[in-house]
Amino acid sequence: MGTQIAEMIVKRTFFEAVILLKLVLAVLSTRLGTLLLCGSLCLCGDKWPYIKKFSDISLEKREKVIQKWLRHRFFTPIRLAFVFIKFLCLFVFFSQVDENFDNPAWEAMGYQPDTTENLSNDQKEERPLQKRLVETIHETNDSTLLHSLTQKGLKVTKDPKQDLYKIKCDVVIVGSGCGGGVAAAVLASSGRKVVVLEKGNYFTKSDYSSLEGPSMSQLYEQGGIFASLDGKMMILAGSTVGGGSAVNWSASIRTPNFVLQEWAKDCKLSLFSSPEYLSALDVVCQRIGVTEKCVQEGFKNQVLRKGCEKLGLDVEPVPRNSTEDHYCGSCCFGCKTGNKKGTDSTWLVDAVDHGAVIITGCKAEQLVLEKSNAGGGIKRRNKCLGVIAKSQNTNIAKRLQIEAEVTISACGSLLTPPLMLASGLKNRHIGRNLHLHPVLMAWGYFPPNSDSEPKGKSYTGGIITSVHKVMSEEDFNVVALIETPTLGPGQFAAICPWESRLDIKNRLLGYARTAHLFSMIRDQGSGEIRQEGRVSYELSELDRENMKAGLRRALRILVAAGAVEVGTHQSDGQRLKCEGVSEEELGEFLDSVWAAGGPKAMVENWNTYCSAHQMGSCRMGVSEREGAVDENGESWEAQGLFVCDASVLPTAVGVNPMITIQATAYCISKKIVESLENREVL
Ligand SMILES: Cc1cc2nc3c(=O)[nH]c(=O)nc-3n(C[C@H](O)[C@H](O)[C@H](O)COP(=O)(O)OP(=O)(O)OC[C@H]3O[C@@H](n4cnc5c(N)ncnc54)[C@H](O)[C@@H]3O)c2cc1C
Ligand SMILES: *[C@@H]1O[C@H](CO)[C@@H](O)[C@H](O)[C@H]1NC(C)=O
Ligand SMILES: *[C@@H]1O[C@H](CO)[C@@H](O)[C@H](O)[C@H]1NC(C)=O
Ligand SMILES: *[C@@H]1O[C@H](CO)[C@@H](O)[C@H](O)[C@H]1NC(C)=O
Ligand SMILES: CC(=O)N[C@H]1CO[C@H](CO)[C@@H](O)[C@@H]1O
Repeated sequence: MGTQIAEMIVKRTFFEAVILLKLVLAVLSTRLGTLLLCGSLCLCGDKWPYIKKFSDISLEKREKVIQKWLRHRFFTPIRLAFVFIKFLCLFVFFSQVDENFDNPAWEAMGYQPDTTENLSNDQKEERPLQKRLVETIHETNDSTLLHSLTQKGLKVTKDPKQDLYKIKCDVVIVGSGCGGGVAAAVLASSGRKVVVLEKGNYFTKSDYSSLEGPSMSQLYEQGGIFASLDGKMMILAGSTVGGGSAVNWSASIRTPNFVLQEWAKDCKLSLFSSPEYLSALDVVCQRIGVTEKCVQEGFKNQVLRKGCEKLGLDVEPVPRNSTEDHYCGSCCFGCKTGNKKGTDSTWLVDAVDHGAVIITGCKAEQLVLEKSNAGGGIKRRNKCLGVIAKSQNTNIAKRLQIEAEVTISACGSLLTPPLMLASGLKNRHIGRNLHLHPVLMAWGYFPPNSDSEPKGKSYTGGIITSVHKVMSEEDFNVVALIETPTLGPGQFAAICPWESRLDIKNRLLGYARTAHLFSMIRDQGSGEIRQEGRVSYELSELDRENMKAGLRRALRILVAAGAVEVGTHQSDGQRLKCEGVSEEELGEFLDSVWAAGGPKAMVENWNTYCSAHQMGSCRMGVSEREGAVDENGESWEAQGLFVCDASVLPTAVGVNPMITIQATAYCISKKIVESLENREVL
């Protein structure tokens, strides 16, 4: 386990974190350093110099030392290091599995992963993308890759001087997530030769393990261990064929009308008030089969519903793309039933049926740009000729150069900006305006054998089937959304506040009957991503107020639903026993709940935020001064380069964004089809 953690630290985090950890561990490995950081608690040796280094101190005293670090702001860098190590250790320990796909702690936690479903019927169903798929990870060498590429119908030429394979096509799309999948389908159906590059690998329903440990590292960006530079925000994003849509929680909500109006009026982007956009919403919802009906709600959503009903608050059903009776809670680790309609089982299938080729395990490194001397229309400084990509498979030495008339970046908001900047584009909006839809969680514990409803377990049932909107009392604007997350045992353990050994054990024992609700806000504050993996981000004052209101409401709902204990993820383990508690005491508790920042904030207590929705980092604007791409999604700096993912959205959407992303991608790619046709007519 130690090596696994060390590997994660080195591979998946930024160098500052590695340096900090090294430093703290180095200091603690000496007696003098230990004295410095632990004070009198290390004075326990029985012979001179009466000081022990950290690893020689008794467990009890080490626990006390850590508690002291956590309480004092003086120890901020050390507590940052501790929180980081604690996060990784608990995540790895509680998500790892042995040869039998079991974990020694799961039984006590009441957790049973969903591994039985593959016993069922259609065992060896065909992989829907197989006929046009080149999985570079399975190739043995350059010549087998060449063979596969040609076999799937691509024209490949060798460029011996530059160590390249050149591939010609009409459209190359980088990324196969929500945006890329839609673009691939639309362009391929229009008769264009499309190549999709995806750095993740391809998994179908029978490949998915539904196990948290392996799934997180196979399907998520940075293996699911992705924090902002200041450690305040944990970021989740998909990285596999299907991108975020293969792991998303199925909530399929249309772009709210007031958001569309704002984008059309304030940002002057008429696209969002056009009939084309509205019909794109219909097309998208239809293709992925969105349904509002849910036959049986799981435990967490029952908690949300019951709490709201008791308080006289509105709860709305959340449309999903899965069938009405879809009841599996591990869709976030890839849906084993194949029931959830991510792009990998919808749009990408359409694309492949129309001849598109998908190359997986292959990462675009750079766009190929050329100074432009083209006249006519809007003049752009460069022309984009395609991309250069490299297989993640180390047995393959040759790079691929895909040459195309149209190049589409659909890498998502965290990776489109680094690709554009690495290629030399300079627009100041690239990498800025990154919105994250930050989330804070509240939890409520419901004892297992009480007769009290709701029944069920925290990790089963549809993930998001109900939502409550917290409205402002003044102007009836939505302040926050309350929804339910799904947390595997590893994620659960990792984000629980650590107070003591005994306390964390008790929390974990309650895993199966602990309901989490989260408060999600439409953030006005924003952040930056210019290099891969390096996100900085700041909430605005209003964001904090809204978050606080959402979090308080979530706690109230949990109490009303009958939780015996509720709490937040504040670092001091803030919580309240609910039995016999008066309205006054509850009010007092809620008043103490606020939305402090992460461990680096100079305060005694902090909260760790999460984000699964990244948007806006390459925004659309009516001019080069207002955005990185124009209303057609085309870069202001490079002709033939389009962005087709969440990064073009001008602001945060305020609701789960995938439908908005797909509808926007649909409109952008329809326009590309038109412009390609017009060009031919001329
Ligand atoms: C756990 C989770 C749950 C979610 N639940 C919901 C939900 O219930 N409802 C909802 O509306 N939204 C949900 N979302 C959000 C939604 O999935 C994302 O907002 C959406 O997928 C973003 O779409 P995108 O096209 O911008 O990028 P993505 O879908 O992230 O696709 C980007 C793809 O590009 C690939 N890529 C990146 N760089 C390169 C490169 N250089 N070369 C090759 N390939 C590259 C990546 O591997 C990735 O597969 C969830 C997200 C997560 C992580
Ligand atoms: C599920 O499928 C995998 C691989 O297809 C197989 O190894 C495993 O034994 C199956 N699980 C069960 C419970 O049969
Ligand atoms: C590449 O791998 C194939 C299959 O393993 C093998 O037959 C072939 O000789 C290899 N070619 C080179 C150039 O190594
Ligand atoms: C997320 O999953 C739902 C269904 O599970 C699907 O309808 C939707 O298309 C997915 N999101 C995206 C952006 O693909
Ligand atoms: C309303 C709707 O289109 N529902 C669809 C959801 O997806 C399933 C397949 O998983 C379809 O059978 C439903 O028709």
